[in-house]
Amino acid sequence: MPYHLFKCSECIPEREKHAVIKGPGEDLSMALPLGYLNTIPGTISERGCAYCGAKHVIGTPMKDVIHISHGPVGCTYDTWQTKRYISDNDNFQIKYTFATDMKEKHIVFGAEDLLRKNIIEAFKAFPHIKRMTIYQTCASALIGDDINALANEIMEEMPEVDIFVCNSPGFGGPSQSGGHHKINIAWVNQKVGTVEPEITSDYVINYVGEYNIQGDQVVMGDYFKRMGIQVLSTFTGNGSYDELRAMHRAQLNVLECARSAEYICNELRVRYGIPRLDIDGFGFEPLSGSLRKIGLFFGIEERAKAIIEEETARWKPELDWYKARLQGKKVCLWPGGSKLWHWANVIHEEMGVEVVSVYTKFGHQGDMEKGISRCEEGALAIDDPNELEGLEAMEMLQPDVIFTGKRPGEVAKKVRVPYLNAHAYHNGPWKGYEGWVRFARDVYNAIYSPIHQLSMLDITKDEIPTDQGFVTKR
Ligand code: CFM
Repeated sequence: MPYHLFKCSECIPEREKHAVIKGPGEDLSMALPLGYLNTIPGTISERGCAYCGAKHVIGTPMKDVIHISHGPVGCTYDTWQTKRYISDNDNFQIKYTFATDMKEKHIVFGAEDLLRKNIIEAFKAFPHIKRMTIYQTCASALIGDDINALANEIMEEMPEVDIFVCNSPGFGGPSQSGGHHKINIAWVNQKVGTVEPEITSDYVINYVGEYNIQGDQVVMGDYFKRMGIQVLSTFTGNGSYDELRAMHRAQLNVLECARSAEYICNELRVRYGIPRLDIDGFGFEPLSGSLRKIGLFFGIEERAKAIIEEETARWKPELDWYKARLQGKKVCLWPGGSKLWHWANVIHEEMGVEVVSVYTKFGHQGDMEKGISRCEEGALAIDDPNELEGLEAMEMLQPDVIFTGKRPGEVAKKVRVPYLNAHAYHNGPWKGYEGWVRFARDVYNAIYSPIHQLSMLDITKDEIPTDQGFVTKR
């Protein structure tokens, strides 16, 4: 598997080992792209930071909580404009954003008093909310504010409230992935085991690494409910703070995103002996296999089978309609982390598309190994790509559609490649049987909708779209 050096990165030779082309019959372990390393200066990486990974990915989907960033206000940028982890309590967690708004004087004289004032003010403003998470940022970490000590003081003064502190400053990891790890461990250290839940079923799970993007958790939760399984907690989409304190009482951790949440599963196994079962809610076959595995674990395979049969009969014809029309379409699968391997093979099998490139912004080499092994031969795999490399790859591969985030997505539109939002979805949820059909419909619309053709017109050139591409009128 030869490494691939982008033309635009010739001046940064270290980049060469971050991209490979999958050759026929490759031994994948011999030439994986480097991954999970510090960003190379000058590459204009699009990764998030360790604070972002902790707060914006894992912490904030918890719904019944005031989430405060202790730092400059800019750190709170990611809210409901960019995040779509909805909840059944009217989206409290994305609707309101809290920051202490540290300024230069706080850097010089300290910001603990400021934080204390903010905590009290926030609890007063929302008297029905009694739970809080506080996120350290680069600024408050560098000046050494002792957030833990302050949180303990406040909990003594206000016994009805409970506060979780997450010390994961932006610089604390090569990417958001470092922050995933830190908040997983902080939660299990500080909070798990501090609430005893009511057990209402013989089959009890935690649903872990699931963030309820556009309602994924609700779709999956419905299958568990129909199997008679009690979901003690969801870590963390649509999750409740106190339910997550009771994670230690589950019989099984059902793990969806292993990239972001395997750490807490592994700790719960070591500390409480709870086994970990990795599952996949994307795609008919992977999802059916996952429900079957959970059924087998509890000895209730028949219940899983009934759901699989009912849902497949209901939705498979629609999926196949899209598959027939998407056959052979070229796709770049460019998410942030684990979706490259959750999707790579199954979109080929079940939607008929060819995965001509995979990338990950912060995945580890294990994620890349799984992603590459599941994409098509000849595919280009890139670790921590930048905008210019993305453009060069699109020029080289001529994809019909790319699945990626907003920033690279907007760039793709400019070179007339339609994109789907792999992070927040277009018309999700995309998990579950129904969700997978929604995904296929979004792919179909991205490729065939006349709106996309029109939106790609360059009006400065007086163009019209034709079967041969865009041509200039006159
Ligand atoms: Fe896991 Fe996620 Fe993802 Fe992720 Fe993310 Fe995400 Fe993602 Mo955006 S937890 S690794 S850090 S599946 S926010 S819900 S879509 S990059 S591929």
